[in-house]
Amino acid sequence: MSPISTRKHGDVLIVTSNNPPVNALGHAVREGLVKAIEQADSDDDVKAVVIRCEGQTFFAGADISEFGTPKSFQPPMLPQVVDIIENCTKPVVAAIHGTAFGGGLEVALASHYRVAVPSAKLGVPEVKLGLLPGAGGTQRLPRAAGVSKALEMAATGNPISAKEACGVGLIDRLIEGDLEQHAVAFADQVKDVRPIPRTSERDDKLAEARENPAIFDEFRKANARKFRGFDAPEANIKAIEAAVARPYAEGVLEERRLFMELMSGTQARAQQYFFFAERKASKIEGLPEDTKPREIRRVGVIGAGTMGGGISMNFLSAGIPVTIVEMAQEALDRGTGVMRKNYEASAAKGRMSAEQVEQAMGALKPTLSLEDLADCDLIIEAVFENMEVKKDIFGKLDRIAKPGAILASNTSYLNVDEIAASTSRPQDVVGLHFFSPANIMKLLEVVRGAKTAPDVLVTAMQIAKKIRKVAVVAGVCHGFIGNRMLMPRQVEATKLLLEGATPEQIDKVHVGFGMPMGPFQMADLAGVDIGWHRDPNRIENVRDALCAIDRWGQKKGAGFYDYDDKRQPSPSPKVQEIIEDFSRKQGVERREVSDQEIIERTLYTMVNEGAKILEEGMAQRASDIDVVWVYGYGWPVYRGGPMFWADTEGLPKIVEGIRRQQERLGSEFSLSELLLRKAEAGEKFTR
Ligand code: 3H9
Repeated sequence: MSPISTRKHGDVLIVTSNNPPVNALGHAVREGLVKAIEQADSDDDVKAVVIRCEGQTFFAGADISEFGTPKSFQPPMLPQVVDIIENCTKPVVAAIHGTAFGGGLEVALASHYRVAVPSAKLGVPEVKLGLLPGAGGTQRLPRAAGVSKALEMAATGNPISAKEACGVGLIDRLIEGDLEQHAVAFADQVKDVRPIPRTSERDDKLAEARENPAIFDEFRKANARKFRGFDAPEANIKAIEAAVARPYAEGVLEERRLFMELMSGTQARAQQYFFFAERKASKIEGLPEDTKPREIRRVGVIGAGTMGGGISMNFLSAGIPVTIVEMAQEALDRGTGVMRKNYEASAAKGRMSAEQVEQAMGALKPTLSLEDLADCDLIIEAVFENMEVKKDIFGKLDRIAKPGAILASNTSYLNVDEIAASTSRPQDVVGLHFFSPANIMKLLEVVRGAKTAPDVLVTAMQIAKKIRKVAVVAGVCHGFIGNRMLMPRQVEATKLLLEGATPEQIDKVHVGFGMPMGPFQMADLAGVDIGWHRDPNRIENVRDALCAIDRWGQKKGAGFYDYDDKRQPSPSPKVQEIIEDFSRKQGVERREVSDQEIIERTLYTMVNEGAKILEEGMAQRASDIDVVWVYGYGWPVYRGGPMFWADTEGLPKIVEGIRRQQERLGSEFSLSELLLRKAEAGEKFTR
């Protein structure tokens, strides 16, 4: 049965799509739409058409799961479909609710009129899939919304609200009340209006850019940082430039050319892979299907430091009240003060209203007593990273927390099973590892202990979604997924310093690869002193030497780099001296280190660790590891994540690179059997 159905209401033909979950424009939908328009064209009794969707949303775009399969090329293809809609001889009205995204917005742009409910969102997120709107979107959007708005929407992929869309002329009318009913009434009003307004024939909104072609370069310049490394934003800009510089028919050809170029590239494949990876991460294998989440009405957070404060803000922002506990009044006041300041900064940027700030802070209950956590459904401990301290707290929580409350630790390395064993209810214990700054970073590692109950896991995944995090399940091992893979990178980067590489060279290779910063820039930002033993007389490595002379990173104006008063880094002769001194003392011969060696020793070894995590069952799937690295550490999404990247490099090449370095990697290093097996069998980690 076709997902597209038609029925008449007077002389208006109502075309309805029913293709759950998001009305993606797969082959059957495209075919159905064409048939419906043909019906409207050939039926004299039809004077106008309304296109609408059932379910949660208007068309959310082309069907991404069809990409790369023969179905996506099966006619009618989307560019044809939208042209057929625009060429309909009867006025077509798109009735939008939910998200008119990508191909969905292109269908709406090809329609002659657009009406929407106020909650609707309109956008062309193709750039986030490494693509551009390839069904006339780059040509029609600037004609309908103006060049500046089109540039912003297409190159960033961020949607706009129906209200804003109305302001820029993308929506003809906002509908309060029943969308279908009002859309039909609107169609009735415009059914005799001639000529029928066709977006592709418009020219008025291109004038702004024709008079000022510099807007394209200005836009490029203003967004250079954001677009660094990505192919798709530039292609989107070029396609819109073509809309301005050339007639419509030629612009469309340029759009097609650029679209095909992107589609055949690795970046688009990586970004589309990541789209599904992110969604797969929320699914936990092997849980009983009827597992119901526990209800979370109030959350308790222990520790009002940077982590505890950030964690609390997530829940408050989602409307969930929080009880926050500290040991001393001063620390409590400081912590809650920082939270208020952060909220106020968001308000100053227009991201929330003053009222919302008060609402969030009003739902926070600061206290000095752990006993006050008795009414919490989820309690997250975010104190000092020390096993004894954590065990002590969990022992106390065991006495205080109500039955069924979930007891979570924000530990980033420690053994969750050992923590759980300090309670009489290990089934209620789970790790919830937030990433700093916890109110901003999207990743949440959900650490599954040996005894963690299924409904605790399901609750953790559900609450993560509520606070807009992407959760990934990890097993109990040192550093879980993310930090565990960070270790070989850190070890090798540090060894490379002694062998002759500089912090600048290593960081440059990582930034060139697409990471937001390299290992030493990251150390300086996070604090070189994290985990330091605090004894300035005990100097066993470069880091100890830096900490001993107060070079703790950016916060002290000096770390692996020197910093000026604007926090701009420059290479430090002092650090170089320390490094060379260590090389001498440890008898390490200094030599020229190639960039390729840096990649092999700091990135290939990460892949190797990822493979071990997989073979030990500490991650459910390779794509989960990629989600951790993209959202937790800024791995460039256009490379998919470390495991996807390894697949694109070719696993035999990774193995070969590791073997080339084997001697330098030392005896503690071992090659993952899974990696070796897959490389030999010609297999991949991801499909
Ligand atoms: C395009 O249009 C190209 C054209 O310009 C040119 C062509 C020539 N296709 O996100 P959710 C699935 S490119 C296939 O969890 P939400 C998704 O995998 C497209 N499947 O829900 C998930 O499946 P499952 C441009 C899709 O409510 C389920 O739907 N459009 C698609 O949080 C629910 O998704 C986009 O990039 C799709 N297009 O968010 C929009 N979209 O349940 C992409 C979703 O098995 N989509 N699925 O895991 C979104 O942004 C969000 O899904 C949306 C709903 C906001 C719509």
